[in-house]
Amino acid sequence: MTNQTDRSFPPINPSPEALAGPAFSKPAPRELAYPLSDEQLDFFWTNGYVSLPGLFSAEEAKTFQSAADEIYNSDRVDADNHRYDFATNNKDERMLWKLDPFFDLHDVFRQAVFDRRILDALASIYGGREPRLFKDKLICKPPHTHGNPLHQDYNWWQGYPTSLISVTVSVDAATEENGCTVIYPRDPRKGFCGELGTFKNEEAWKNDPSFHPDNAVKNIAQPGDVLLFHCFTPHEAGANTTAGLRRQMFLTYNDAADGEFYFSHGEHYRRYIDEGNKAANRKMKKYFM
Ligand SMILES: O=C(O)CCC(=O)C(=O)O
Repeated sequence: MTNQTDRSFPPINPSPEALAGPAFSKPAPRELAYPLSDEQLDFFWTNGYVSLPGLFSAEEAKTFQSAADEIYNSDRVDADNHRYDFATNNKDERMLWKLDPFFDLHDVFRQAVFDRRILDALASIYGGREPRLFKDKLICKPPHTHGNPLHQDYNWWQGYPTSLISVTVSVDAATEENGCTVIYPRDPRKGFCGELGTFKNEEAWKNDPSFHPDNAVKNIAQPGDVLLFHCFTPHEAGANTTAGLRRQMFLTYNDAADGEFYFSHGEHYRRYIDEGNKAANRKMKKYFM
């Protein structure tokens, strides 16, 4: 009879020899059809980002625009679903600002997320190993809505692997006026600039010359252009001061050798949103007491 109090799985403990055998496949370098060049890799490891203009053609970018239009205008957009994030514009209207996650909402995006041109560029950085999708969001940034203050993405991803790299795909043209992404070049090996376990980073940033405004690189981009940047690369984006949307995919991946975290991160993100909402409600209660 099984012992009802012991509900753990029996240990197997394979030997290192068994693990190296043909039955155990671990992420291994593969042949890449669209590798980054040595110059692009050197640039990435010096600056924490690399631009890949025209990775997607203008025609492909049009399919992204139509797919994003379809989702943006569909009945499924629901203020009670954590996937849809809203922001207030200059007329005090609530506008759909971000979809997080989004790639499962349309075939065009399902394909884009696993496009070999993206995966191979990342695999070049990961020593030839496959990337694993970690997170996907579509920032729509409608007219006269906010941007993002300066930050390192790892702030929100503490505890996850440091191989996280985001791939931005411009759906619309990105300009200074519509709030393009602004990167501060920095060697990603310099790491995280804050106190782990907190969001405190101002002290560390003051002492890091990379954060100087003179170093800012604006990602002025055409539809279909791509930019890769590491989770330790400081970046920000301005408000959209124009009459059109600035839509951009942000697809984040990690080295397959580190594991698979898509659903774990999804839960982490939902908890973070829930806690934020509860904190906001607590504030509201206090305000009306
Ligand atoms: O919208 C942008 O250009 C930047 C977004 C950003 O910084 C972020 O989502 O972490």
